[in-house]
Amino acid sequence: MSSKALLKSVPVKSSEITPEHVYLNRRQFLKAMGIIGAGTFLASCAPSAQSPQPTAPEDLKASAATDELGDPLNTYEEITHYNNYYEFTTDKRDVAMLAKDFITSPWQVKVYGLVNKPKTFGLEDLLQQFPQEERIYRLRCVEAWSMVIPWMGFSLSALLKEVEPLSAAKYVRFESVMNPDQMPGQKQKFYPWPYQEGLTIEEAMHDLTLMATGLYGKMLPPQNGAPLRLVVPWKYGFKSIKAIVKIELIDYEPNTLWSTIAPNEYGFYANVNPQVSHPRWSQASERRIGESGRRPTLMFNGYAEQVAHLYKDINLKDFY
Ligand SMILES: Nc1nc2c(c(=O)[nH]1)N[C@H]1C(S)=C(S)[C@@H](COP(=O)(O)O)O[C@H]1N2
Ligand SMILES: [Mo]
Repeated sequence: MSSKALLKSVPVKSSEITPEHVYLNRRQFLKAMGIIGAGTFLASCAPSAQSPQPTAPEDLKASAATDELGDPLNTYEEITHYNNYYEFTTDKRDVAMLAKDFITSPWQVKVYGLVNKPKTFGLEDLLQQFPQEERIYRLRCVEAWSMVIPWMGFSLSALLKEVEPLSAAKYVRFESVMNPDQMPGQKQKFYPWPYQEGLTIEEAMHDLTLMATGLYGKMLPPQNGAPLRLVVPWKYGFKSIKAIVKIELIDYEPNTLWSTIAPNEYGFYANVNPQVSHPRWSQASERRIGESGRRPTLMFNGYAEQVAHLYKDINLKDFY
């Protein structure tokens, strides 16, 4: 990941899709996913003469146009046209175009290793079994840019509980799909494909840790990691692995693609920390895509209250 790839600002096109225009609520999302039929959808949305329709909590939440700190959401255009996805290209603005025909159906994810009940899930199983909810998270790339993204998805912990981890399981290893025919960047032998990432079991079970299936109430577009990607909002973006096909529970700290290439630059923990510089640049501030100027980077990307306890025995000065 090179710092020179940082761009000044995202040009705003007249055709830009605003959050308000593309936003669908949870019910519409489920319908788009084929989870509830058109009949159900129309029935539940039709104004009823007898009883006023109460507003579901998720619909209220969905209408928020900011995160919990009051930062506005990035636009759908920004989120889907400024991407890191090296399986396609290292050029952020070309990912959308190169990934547009990426085939994401059928899709299976194998959950196995140190568990009682290993299982391979079809994407439809995941969408039906685990209620999809909206989570508005900040995404902070290690390259010092950030966005606010309204994801749809479910907690990884719900999926892990389903396979019943053994007490020996201390880490979770994630693996992205390997498909050089569809992913031209995978022909670059420099990178140790497939992309891999990992979390401790405590991190994986944390409620903030999301398996994302959508954004802005729509299915994930290929460039954002369709059909299933991880989102760990208190860690640098490279931990949030895309297009996951394997989730393995293990008893050792797994290698990751980035720690294999540059262990001194991209460690296993990779918690957002403004006090610890990357060897080649400061992490004290960041550029929010769509804004001019820089803003201070927050400890744990602003999620310290929720996650700091996970690291009470670790030296946080240690990037790794
Ligand atoms: N498989 C895979 N996952 C990946 C990457 C990648 O190159 N390949 N890039 C990571 C990086 S560096 C970032 S910042 C985020 C970007 O996610 P976004 O494009 O949805 O904003 O995805 C992460 N997940
Ligand atoms: Mo990143």
